[in-house]
Amino acid sequence: MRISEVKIIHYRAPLREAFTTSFGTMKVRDTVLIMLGDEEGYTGWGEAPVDNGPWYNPETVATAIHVIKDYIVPALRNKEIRHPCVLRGLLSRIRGHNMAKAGVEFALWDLYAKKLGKPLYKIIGGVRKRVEAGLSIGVIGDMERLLKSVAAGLEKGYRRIKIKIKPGWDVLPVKTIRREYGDIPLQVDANAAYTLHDLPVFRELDKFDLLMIEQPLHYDDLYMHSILQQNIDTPICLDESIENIYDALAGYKLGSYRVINIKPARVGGLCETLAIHWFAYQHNIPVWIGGLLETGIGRAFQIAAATLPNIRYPNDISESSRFYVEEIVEPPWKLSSDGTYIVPEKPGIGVEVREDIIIKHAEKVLSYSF
Ligand code: OSB
Ligand code: MG
Repeated sequence: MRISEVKIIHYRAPLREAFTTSFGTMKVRDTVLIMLGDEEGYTGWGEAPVDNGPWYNPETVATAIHVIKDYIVPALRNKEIRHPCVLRGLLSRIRGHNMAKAGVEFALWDLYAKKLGKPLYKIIGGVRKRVEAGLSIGVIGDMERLLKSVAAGLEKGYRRIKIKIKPGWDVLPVKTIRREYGDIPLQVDANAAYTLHDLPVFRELDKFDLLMIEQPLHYDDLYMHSILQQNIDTPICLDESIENIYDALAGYKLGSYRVINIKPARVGGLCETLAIHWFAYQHNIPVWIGGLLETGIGRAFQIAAATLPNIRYPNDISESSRFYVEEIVEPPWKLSSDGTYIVPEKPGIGVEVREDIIIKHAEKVLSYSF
């Protein structure tokens, strides 16, 4: 592939429902979409699912656009790229900025798969025709409303429920859900809101047979998590702390986790996703695919990643209609009544990107041809 056309788009869409985590509330989705075109006229789309501020990780819309425009695009110019993972070498001088790198790498994967005329999931070694979805429910703070959301999620068929927790909103919602809905597959996500001083909270949570506790401690930490894991039975799942294969290896050696939530964008793309996935497979560590309220474009890469063999829990992939009034892919992602998505068999990401809708909500479009 020789890239001859690039579009970098700041896409901004209101969310149907606000999403609250221990680090903030998102009401509008600001994200960066990337289109790459090659000399033969093929195109590919990607998404860097950053936020409008450095809340989940250090990246923002502005940093992603800056890094893509000023460092990544120049590195692609006049290069014959034989495989999407070649990008890692081309970008090896750029430290960090995993989501910016992932957005561009995703677009290369879509383009590459389209040129080969094959669905993306097959090219990365995926083995599933359907992938399981779990529902992630934000910090709601009102028990009635929380229970209604859980009921609605179960009704839709989601295969497990995850609730966001933060200090002061943890044991009680879990206890209430267990009381009302019994033995459903349930897990919690703290988004790094606790410290080891909160061990008593985790000991309480330990009584509720949760599938896992996601990212309880600091977003950069591996050591404290290893201490916590020694003191509780519920498996710790790391999200924010795992940015690459080195973190996965160090955390494994330390005993910091028993499950990994791989977000393809957080780790810099599908190539690193594959590295972590196969590392975990070798060490018999279950993984699943996490989400960042991606638009339909980002969801396509989550779905492809979720077809890999070592995905052993439901993935955070909610339906398009949960958050978005207008979806930018056709057909939109729709859950089957059994709580799975059918993996598209068409070439590339397998869904059509609606540029007409993207343009309506585009704050900024940068276009380059060379
Ligand atoms: O930690 O998993 C997380 C959403 C925004 C920021 C962080 C997280 C989440 C989710 C994903 O829980 C929800 C989804 O994309 O369906
Ligand atoms: Mg998480």
